[in-house]
Amino acid sequence: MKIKDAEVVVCSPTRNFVTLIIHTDEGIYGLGDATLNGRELAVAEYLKEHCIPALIGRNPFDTEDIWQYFYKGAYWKRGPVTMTAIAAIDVALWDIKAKALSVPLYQLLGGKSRDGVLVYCHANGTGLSHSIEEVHRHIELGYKAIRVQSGIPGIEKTYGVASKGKKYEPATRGLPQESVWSTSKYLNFIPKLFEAVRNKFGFDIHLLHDCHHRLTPVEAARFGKDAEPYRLFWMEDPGSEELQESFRLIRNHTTTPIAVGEIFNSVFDCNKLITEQLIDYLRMTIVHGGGITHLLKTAHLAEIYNVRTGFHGATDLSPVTMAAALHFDMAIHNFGIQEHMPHEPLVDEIFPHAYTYKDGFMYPGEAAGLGVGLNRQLAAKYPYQRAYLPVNRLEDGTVWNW
Ligand code: KDG
Ligand code: MG
Repeated sequence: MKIKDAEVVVCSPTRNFVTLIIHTDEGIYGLGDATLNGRELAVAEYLKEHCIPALIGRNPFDTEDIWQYFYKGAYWKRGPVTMTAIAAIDVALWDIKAKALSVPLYQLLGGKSRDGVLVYCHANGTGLSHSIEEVHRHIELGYKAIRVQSGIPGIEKTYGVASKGKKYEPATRGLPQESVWSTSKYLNFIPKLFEAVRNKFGFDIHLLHDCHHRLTPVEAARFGKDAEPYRLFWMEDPGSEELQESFRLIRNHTTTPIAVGEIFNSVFDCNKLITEQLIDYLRMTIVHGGGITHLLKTAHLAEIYNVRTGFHGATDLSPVTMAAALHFDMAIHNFGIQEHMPHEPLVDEIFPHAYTYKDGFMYPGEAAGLGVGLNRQLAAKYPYQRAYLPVNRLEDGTVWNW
């Protein structure tokens, strides 16, 4: 079998998605997600100009060699644009391989290690009582693990919170919106939120929280300590991740489990975090982490050091990534939990898929390959629109992590 052609489809059904389609001379095709929120066209052009011409004629079964060819062969290793492009190629090739062998992808990654994939959903409230309503609504939907975010008194807009009645979507069309952040207001409020949620719903449900990169190491340590009575499943991205050593300070002060890595794109972003056991869950996922080939190696390293996976699964990761993640989650031993932020019905219509949700668990389905399609006619009705993630500033105007 040979790669005959490949094309990139960019569409914007409520938000932008970049999809790579690799065609083979035997009529089998594979899909890869190449969406990098707010930088979509950079990856699309990287694929079109630099990768696709060099893919033609290769054997799609050579996933390892093709991965190394685009990684080492580019000379300019790593970086989110390159690694997202490599991930899209890699996932499309694994899709082809599994389709050609007529098996669901998880069979090639180790088979079934569990019956279903535990997922967590988002309960986002504009304030304490609305967050409690949202937790209740998601318990009714069967979720066993719920991430709780809330509007903070005295802060106009914060990560994860939509205006009442709207669904949360981080990127907005046009130029970046700016928001103002106060760590002290946040740290004063969040323990009260979790106290109220535990008082209302008890300790049988898993609760998670995303600090979204905003705390310094010592603030994160304090957050973790304050949260200990509420037994969080994890605190996510407590601080900025560039300096891996900084997690030692957090780790030394709290037993609240730590999840990091949705913006990582290589094992070299987390090698110390893993080998020095500074984290509990790794969030680096397939679309931004170099695809299945690289994540398999990273997850196997993590397994040795008792670090489990907790893959990113926000709506900017297309159903192609969701499917790939679910096959992966099903197969590896050190799976922890999977994020589930359901896509809009229009997105599911453009990417029809075999994966399903039931009672707090997801299942990749038994279709050959990833089990995801692309309705190109419908996608074509929703052309690309420029969109950005917000930019955050402290109350004195200093640019801060969003
Ligand atoms: O593109 C950015 C989003 O994917 C991110 O803000 C979502 O932090 C996120 C999460 O945990 O889902
Ligand atoms: Mg996050």
